[in-house]
Amino acid sequence: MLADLDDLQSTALAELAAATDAASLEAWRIAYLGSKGRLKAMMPRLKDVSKEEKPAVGKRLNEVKVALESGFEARQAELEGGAAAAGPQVDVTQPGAVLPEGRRHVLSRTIDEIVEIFGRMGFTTAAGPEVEDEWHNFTALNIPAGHPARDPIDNFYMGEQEGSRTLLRTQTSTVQIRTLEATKPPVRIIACGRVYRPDTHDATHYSMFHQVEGLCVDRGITMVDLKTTLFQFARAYFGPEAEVRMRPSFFPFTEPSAEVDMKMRIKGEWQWVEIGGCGMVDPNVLQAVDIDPEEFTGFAFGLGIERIAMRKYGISDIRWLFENDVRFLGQF
Ligand code: 2NM
Repeated sequence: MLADLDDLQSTALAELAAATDAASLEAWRIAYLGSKGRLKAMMPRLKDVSKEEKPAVGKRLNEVKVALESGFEARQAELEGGAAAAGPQVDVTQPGAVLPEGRRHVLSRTIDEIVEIFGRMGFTTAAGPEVEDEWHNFTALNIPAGHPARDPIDNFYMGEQEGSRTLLRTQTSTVQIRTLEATKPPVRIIACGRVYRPDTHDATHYSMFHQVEGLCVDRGITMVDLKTTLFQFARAYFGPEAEVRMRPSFFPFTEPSAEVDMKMRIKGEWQWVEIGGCGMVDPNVLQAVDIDPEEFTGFAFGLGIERIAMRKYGISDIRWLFENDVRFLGQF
């Protein structure tokens, strides 16, 4: 029996060394260490061994058992180490994991579209600071000291800088003024950006919103150029059947001034929707930036970007645009 045990140990360890993957290792474990394996098969033979030999054979039997078990564990660790070192096992035939797709904010994409359409009509973009001084937000725009538009109830005043109060800009016209200060006509620009007013939040009001303001200054610019520009925008953005209507109004910085309505299809119905204001740049504004109003004229307009986007996509509450709920934003 001692000879058989030696034999078992040497063949077992030789076969173990030949096992090269998890499947052959498991087959080896079942063949040698399993409940019906070759080691277990040796146990009943112990009772046939003579009384004198029994301790030696029993000891040897135990040695073989320990040798096979520790050999198995060592080989298993060796093979697993090898597999881990080879990197994660990837099944390239599996379908790929579908990752949720991000997208830009609906307002950002609306701004891109607006910039693109005016770009085709020769307008370049201009930008400026959101914290402004009183000169750019009021004085140069023909809103003199003491004018009700300067009331703290309607403005976010921030503090004081070099004797002038600073405030969050209430319109992007401040950018038009900065552009006219820096460049001589001809000027054809749009400014898109955030503006701030202390409104109580509801479905159509928010204390921060976005405007696109356009400005065109040159010799011989008239209201025909203004209406044509707005009309071309309406057709490009809302579709070939859209129309534009101008209603007499008043702004300190334009004369004459008008409200801008655009006719668009909402749920199958044609509807006039107020989208902003416009007018011919007031001579006082041109004078404030050292442009001779006898030589140059200009038109300007201001449109609400939220209004445009809300109409186009049927969004009924402005607050949803700023709550950053991806379940809402993911729809656009
Ligand atoms: C509006 C309506 C009418 C406007 C005027 C100017 C500037 F600086 F040229 F005088 N920029 N934007 C303007 C005119 C803005 O928003 C409703």
